[in-house]
Amino acid sequence: MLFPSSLSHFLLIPFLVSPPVAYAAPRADQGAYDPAIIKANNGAISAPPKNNTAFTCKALRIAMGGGDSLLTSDMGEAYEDLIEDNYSSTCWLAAACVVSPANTTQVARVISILDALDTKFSIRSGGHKQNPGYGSIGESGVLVSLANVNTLSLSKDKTTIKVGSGNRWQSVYDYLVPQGLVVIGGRVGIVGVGGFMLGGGLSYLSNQYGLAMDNVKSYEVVLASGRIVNASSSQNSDLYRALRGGAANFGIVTTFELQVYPQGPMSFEARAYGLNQTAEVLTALAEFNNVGMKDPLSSFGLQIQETGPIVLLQYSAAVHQPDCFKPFYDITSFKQYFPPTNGSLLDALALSGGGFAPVGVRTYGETFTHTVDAAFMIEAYQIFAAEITKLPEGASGTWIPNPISVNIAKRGLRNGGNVIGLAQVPQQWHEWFIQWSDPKLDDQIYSISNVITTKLVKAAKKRGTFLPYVFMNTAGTHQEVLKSFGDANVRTIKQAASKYDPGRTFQRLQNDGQLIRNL
Ligand SMILES: Cc1cc2nc3c(=O)[nH]c(=O)nc-3n(C[C@H](O)[C@H](O)[C@H](O)COP(=O)(O)OP(=O)(O)OC[C@H]3O[C@@H](n4cnc5c(N)ncnc54)[C@H](O)[C@@H]3O)c2cc1C
Ligand SMILES: *[C@@H]1O[C@H](CO)[C@@H](O)[C@H](O)[C@H]1NC(C)=O
Ligand SMILES: *[C@@H]1O[C@H](CO)[C@@H](O)[C@H](O)[C@H]1NC(C)=O
Ligand SMILES: *[C@@H]1O[C@H](CO)[C@@H](O)[C@H](O)[C@H]1NC(C)=O
Ligand SMILES: *[C@@H]1O[C@H](CO)[C@@H](O)[C@H](O)[C@H]1NC(C)=O
Ligand SMILES: *[C@@H]1O[C@H](CO)[C@@H](O)[C@H](O)[C@H]1NC(C)=O
Ligand SMILES: CC(=O)N[C@H]1CO[C@H](CO)[C@@H](O)[C@@H]1O
Repeated sequence: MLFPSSLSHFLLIPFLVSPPVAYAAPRADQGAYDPAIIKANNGAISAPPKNNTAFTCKALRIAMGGGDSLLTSDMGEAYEDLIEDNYSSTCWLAAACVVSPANTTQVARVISILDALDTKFSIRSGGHKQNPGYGSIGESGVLVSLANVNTLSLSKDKTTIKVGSGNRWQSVYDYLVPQGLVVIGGRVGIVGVGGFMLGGGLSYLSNQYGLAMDNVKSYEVVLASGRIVNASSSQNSDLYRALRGGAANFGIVTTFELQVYPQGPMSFEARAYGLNQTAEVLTALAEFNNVGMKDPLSSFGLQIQETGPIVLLQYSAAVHQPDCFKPFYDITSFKQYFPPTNGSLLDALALSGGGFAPVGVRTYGETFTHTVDAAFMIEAYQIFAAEITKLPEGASGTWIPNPISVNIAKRGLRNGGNVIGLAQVPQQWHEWFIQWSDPKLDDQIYSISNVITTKLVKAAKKRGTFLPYVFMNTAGTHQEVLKSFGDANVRTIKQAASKYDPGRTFQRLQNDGQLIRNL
């Protein structure tokens, strides 16, 4: 039986004109009357306990039909696996329960129950954001895992694909690349689709096609009321625009409809240099950033660890030593990290993916943006290198300069505009992170991190290279990402938030994230 018997009395109450059954199209006023809430409340229709995680978890279990869709800590390994299903162990917080809705309809029911019961929650797609409290929550709330919202549906004409936000990029590429197709997605396969897309998304194909978010045709979004809406250039276009940078302030995105592009063989190689060649490599990078990147097929990765820089040179066509990389070819002494290879994006990811540190290690990082200037890039690295010598035993630091071309900003404008306010100049989105394993070191690491970014920003301002933009995907917990987009964009985000989430559910109940409540 779907409804408790007492519901029949409830139906006599005049203000409820239709039975609350139609969850395919939930309405704003229905959450509180969800049959699962009534059942969890022993059939009583009034005064379900609010802000009571045990009760909320019970109602969610009933709503999800039991099974693995709702897990609590007394359920052992399956629960542990879900809690620990993320990249940095700083985010392994013990939630009151983890709910894993199977599809958009179930996500709608989950959010309307959480809203009706005033229960704190956190949303997780791939769990790769490293900031504690993002995509994770402690005993005081419910973790909504979108891992099962993992549809992959290619349009008949193969120009767009609908991707469920719980996918990881590896699954998306595994599906598309063998068909000679790509989307603008992650540079590492294990990263989740949802958080990556909402933060902007820097891809190996961004120099050609723009940021990942600038290649979204439409979003399917579950609002706090449980209503499911589409956002595209023709439907709810204000939400569509605000979602291009405005993060989790409006609703839960369940599906991203992405532009699909044909992609033939690419060429790539990686070279490793000694630590004492860092200045030379950064000088080459500045030249590549200003000149080489004018070739939209060029793409690049650089990571500097204790052993020195490793450079990934990637080109979106099979070409022997493309001119754009000349500044790197001119550095004569290097070790081949992997050899020049022609292959698919999957081949490139398989070769370069191993360069990243293992999952499950405590990780925290921050970011800052500046104009291209070789001398400043060397100075910035030296500041970082000096600070990480102060790290406690067992902690290590990694420095990642990301060259950004004017193409990337221009693509954003051409594809309909976003709210991140990028300057139309070649620039660097620097990211750096620290990894460690002892939880007792957390506070020390966070405070060293804060010092590093403060010093870097100060140095950039002194040199006149500072740009305000803060890249959400690599930003630390306290970095003011939304504010960095500028006042007009913040207004656009706030307007969309008050229109689509008038009850401020995503501000009141969401654990943490780049939320307008922090502005
Ligand atoms: C190894 C590694 C490599 C990376 N490489 C890149 C890269 O190449 N380019 C790049 O741009 N970034 C990169 N990142 C950063 C990455 O994009 C961000 O960490 C991103 O947030 C991860 O997405 P996720 O779905 O896994 O995150 P999650 O931790 O699941 O989510 C992050 C945040 O977004 C919110 N959120 C997630 N899904 C939704 C949703 N569906 N609806 C509403 N809100 C949601 C959550 O509340 C959470 O606060 C990398 C990170 C790692 C660890
Ligand atoms: C829930 O209760 C806690 C503890 O009493 C309180 O701090 C919190 O603000 C409440 N949350 C909501 C959304 O009412
Ligand atoms: C969503 O998932 C539930 C549980 O598996 C299923 O009963 C329901 O039919 C699904 N709905 C849609 C629209 O696919
Ligand atoms: C969103 O658009 C898709 C077509 O792209 C359609 O199948 C779906 O029903 C729409 N959903 C809503 C809620 O309008
Ligand atoms: C870097 O160090 C290596 C090995 O110690 C040395 O052979 C090389 O000359 C140095 N290069 C520079 C640019 O100082
Ligand atoms: C990749 O293909 C190009 C074009 O056919 C060719 O010139 C080049 O030698 C190939 N590279 C390798 C490593 O095979
Ligand atoms: C997605 C992911 O990285 N999950 C990992 C989280 O950590 C546990 C424990 O180390 C791993 O088993 C998962 O693979």
